[in-house]
Amino acid sequence: MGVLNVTPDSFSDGGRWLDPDAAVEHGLRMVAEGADVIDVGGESTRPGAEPVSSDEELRRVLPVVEALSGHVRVSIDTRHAEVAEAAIQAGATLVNDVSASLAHVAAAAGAGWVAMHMQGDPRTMQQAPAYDDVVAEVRAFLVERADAAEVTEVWIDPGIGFGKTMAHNLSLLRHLDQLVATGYPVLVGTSRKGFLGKLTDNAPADDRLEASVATAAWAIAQGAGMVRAHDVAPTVEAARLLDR
Ligand code: HH2
Repeated sequence: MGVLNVTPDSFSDGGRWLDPDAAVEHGLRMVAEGADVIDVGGESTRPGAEPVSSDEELRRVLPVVEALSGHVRVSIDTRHAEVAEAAIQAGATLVNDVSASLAHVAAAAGAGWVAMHMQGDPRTMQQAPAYDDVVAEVRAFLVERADAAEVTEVWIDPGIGFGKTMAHNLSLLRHLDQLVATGYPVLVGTSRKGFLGKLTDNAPADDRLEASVATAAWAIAQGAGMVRAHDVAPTVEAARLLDR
């Protein structure tokens, strides 16, 4: 899954793809590099991000979804029902839902659904994340949401970095097999995230390629069915190597 943020403020590619033509061109480049899905988002959910109105989100994403959906499977990365609905009308077939609350929208439209775990909301989620047993709690939450969804295609995602400390992120990755064992296909997004910076001498977001690919490869080796990546070519190369 290639990441396409049509936002001014995403943590690693904010502002780069705000122009729809530039966004579509970048999406097609990721398809040429081997992405099977392009994940179009119009609202940053980085820690501390301010919410965006649905009107503004729609203005950003719709032309891009429309243009790309003739070429590749498009997912819509949103927390808002009206944005998911309009994006599906425009050609998206997967709702990438960091709020894990839009199953009804995907069900009504016959689209697939990704349920991601998040503790709190983006504005405050990194202030004091706390769990008794992060792996068990994330797993229980995702299974409950997935079981309740009347959607034929459901993915679960531990939500790396969404209300999680470094130790929580590492535990979830270490025990990813426990999510895989639920039988639901697992999506994992580590690409360029802050915890990788901390693990690599404070490398900035655009200098976390090796860490991003290494953690994607780890996730695939543990049984993840999809990884969400900004740097598609090296991630696909790593995935193909693992297949061999
Ligand atoms: N991470 C981000 C956004 N959407 N969706 C899923 N399913 N899983 C993730 O881990 C995930 C996600 C955050 O990354 P990014 O889109 O690069 O940044 P921003 O939220 O600043 O736009």
